[in-house]
Amino acid sequence: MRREVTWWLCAALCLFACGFACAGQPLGQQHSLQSTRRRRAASNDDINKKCSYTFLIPQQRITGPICASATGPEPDRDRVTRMDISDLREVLGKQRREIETLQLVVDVDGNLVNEMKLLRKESRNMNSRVTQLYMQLLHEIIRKRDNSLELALLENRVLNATSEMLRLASRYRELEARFGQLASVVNNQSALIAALEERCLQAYGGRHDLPAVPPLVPVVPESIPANSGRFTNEITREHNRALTRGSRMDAPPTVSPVGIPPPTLSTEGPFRDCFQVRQAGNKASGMYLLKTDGSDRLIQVWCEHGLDNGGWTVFQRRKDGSVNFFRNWENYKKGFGNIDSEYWLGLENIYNLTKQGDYRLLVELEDWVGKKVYAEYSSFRLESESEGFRIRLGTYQGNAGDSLSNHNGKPFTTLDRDRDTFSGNCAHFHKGGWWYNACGQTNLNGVWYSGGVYRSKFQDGIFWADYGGGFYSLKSVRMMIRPIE
Ligand SMILES: [Ca+2]
Repeated sequence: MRREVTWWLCAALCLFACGFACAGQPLGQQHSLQSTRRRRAASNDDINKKCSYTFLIPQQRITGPICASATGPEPDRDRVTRMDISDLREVLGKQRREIETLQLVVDVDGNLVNEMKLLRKESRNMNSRVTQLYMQLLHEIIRKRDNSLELALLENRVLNATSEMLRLASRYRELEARFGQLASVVNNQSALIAALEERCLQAYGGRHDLPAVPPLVPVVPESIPANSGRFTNEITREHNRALTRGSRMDAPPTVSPVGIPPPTLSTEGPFRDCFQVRQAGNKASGMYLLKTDGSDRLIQVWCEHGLDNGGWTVFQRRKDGSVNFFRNWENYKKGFGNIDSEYWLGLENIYNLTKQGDYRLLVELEDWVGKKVYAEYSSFRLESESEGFRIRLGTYQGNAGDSLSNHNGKPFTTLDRDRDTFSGNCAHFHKGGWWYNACGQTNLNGVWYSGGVYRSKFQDGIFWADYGGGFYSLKSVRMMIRPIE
């Protein structure tokens, strides 16, 4: 009886184990395949891993021994149980490993998912960044296109300006060449006119009713001022006004021009000349009072102390055309003009000055570019009025050329007193008063023309033939004397 109970318990345990491994298998099939599976278990490991036992459970209450097989139950019972447990453990271990493997896979997959999420996020960011860069690129392209258009516009403007500049330069050169041609034509015009007039006179040889015209001095001298190519007929407004009131030729010398404050007149003196003024210690150029020997008259004069140690007595000055020099004998005898501007000291005063001793003469000339030249004569004096204030000159030195020696020894001529050697009146042609010859090489009391070269029927400008020629009117002129030391 005890043996039967033990067997039963063992069978029940095996049934439990087998049921765990082979759940769902039909009982009849299990029993029918039992022997076959056992054979396969010896040769096939995979088959061994599966359940291969079937137990018959009596449907009635067990009251006696139970026969499970012909070979006896006890040896099979022990062997099956161990194999099954081993198989089960092996299966469990394998499943556990698979689960671990799957767990690893799941973990890896989880990491991959996270990485994918990160990558997706980065991808979105990159897309956003790419979109932003693309927009910037489009903006840059548009801006560069605009810049290109603007640059092209500017290039066109530069090209147009360059073209215009070249056109103007070409035009300027043409005008310059044209001006040169015209200047040349005008420069030769006077000589042509003179030749024509000479022919005319020859044609009317027997007739003497035509006025004689003095010969012209050389138009082109050896020394030419820098801007002698320029022509002008301008006469200063003051000079024009003076010419229109030609009847007022008896205007006395004035102390100062209207509207311009006069320079300080020294209260010292009177002196016999400016050299004595300088010797008295006066270093400033300006107006001083003189009283020449043998005369009771006080005269105002400009003393130049800033040139060659000073002491120069200025008796003639031209600078701006503010004074009309086309005057009669009496005016030239007594003097006229403004001491601090343009003036003529007067033949009588010059005569009295030079009578005091031995004087030398300095003529200072300035052209229209500011260049100054001079002509100095070793001696200078005038003879008395009865001799027509004849001029007496010494030897020349200087860089202006000797144009005054041609007048040496000639008496003074004005429009109303003709003492020149020409058949007509040189004062009429030269519009001044001078020691005319026939008529001469210089005309420092002529018409003050602005700009240098002038155009006139006669050579009536302030010319110095050896510096500028007969048709170049100087800008400023001074004639001054100083005792010979
Ligand atoms: Ca004459």
